[in-house]
Amino acid sequence: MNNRRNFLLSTITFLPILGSVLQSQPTGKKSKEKAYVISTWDSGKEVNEAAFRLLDRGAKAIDAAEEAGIYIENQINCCVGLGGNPDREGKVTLDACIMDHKFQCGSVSFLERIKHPVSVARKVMEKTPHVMLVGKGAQKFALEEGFTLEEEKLSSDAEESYKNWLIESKYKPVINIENQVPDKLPSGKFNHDTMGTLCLDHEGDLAGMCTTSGMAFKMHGRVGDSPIIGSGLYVDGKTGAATGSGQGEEVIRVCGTFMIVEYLKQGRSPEQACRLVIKRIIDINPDKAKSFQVGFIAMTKKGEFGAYSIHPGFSYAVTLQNGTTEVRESDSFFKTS
Ligand code: SD4
Repeated sequence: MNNRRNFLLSTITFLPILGSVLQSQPTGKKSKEKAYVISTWDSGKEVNEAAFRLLDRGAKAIDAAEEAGIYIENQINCCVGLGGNPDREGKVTLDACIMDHKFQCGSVSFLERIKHPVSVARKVMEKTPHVMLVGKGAQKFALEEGFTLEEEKLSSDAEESYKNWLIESKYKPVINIENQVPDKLPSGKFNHDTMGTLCLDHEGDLAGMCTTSGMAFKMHGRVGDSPIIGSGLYVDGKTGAATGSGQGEEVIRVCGTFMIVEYLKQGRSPEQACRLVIKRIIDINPDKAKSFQVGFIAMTKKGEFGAYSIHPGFSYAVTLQNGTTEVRESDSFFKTS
């Protein structure tokens, strides 16, 4: 099984309606489109393509998910990995996790000077009896596993953003309401500092990963939702998976991705499941929700997918089962920001 044709043919056995309807469906309607890879944000397009290159050659979903993380962590002027924005003390601290279809998972957080947190998370999953390592302990483990201690240096984008932030040094952690622009980087890119990816392989197995430098200019030591299994990422191999991006504290409060998968288990579509959890977040404090963004993506074991966000502007990339990759914008609770 080492070419796209074989991959597509092999899926017919576990995805009987493959190849049937691939046209776009109006938002909110139950879609018959199926995907192999889905990632957060526009930058997810290249990430999906990197993951799909592996899946297409017959790789396991967990390998494709790790590849997705590695790909984005390699982009140095990007908001993920060591090129991401620092905390208020000027330190870049990274969070990542990975999970397969058998509930195996690994996670690192508050990790400094290591280029590929997603791969360290995978090592935690495979080589330790634990799920999560943080800070110096995570770094020590990474070095023992052969990872290199990188130079402590901000990327040019991050350096400029940090200098701008230092002028006022206001601690106002509001992120990712794309239409409200303040989170644009000097390079013109948005402050989209989390990549979440879900992959479905030729065996019909799901896996996912989530990697981030976290909220820009956060308190030193702050950990968001992204490395927390059940918040930033959850995979239930029998049902589906979810990941997301946005204000981590609000996602943690509702165990966001775990809850989405619970809704999938109850028969909700991926978009409905994402919407129900977004609604939970908004219901906690509807006024406060006007000033922060959360967006989720979800995929079932059959490849059905969907997304939903609080505000407009949350995009995601999907690699359909015909091998094409598209960027789409999710529907949102508020229609204007
Ligand atoms: C966090 N959820 O650290 C992350 C931030 C994020 O796009 O997703 N930004 O809270």
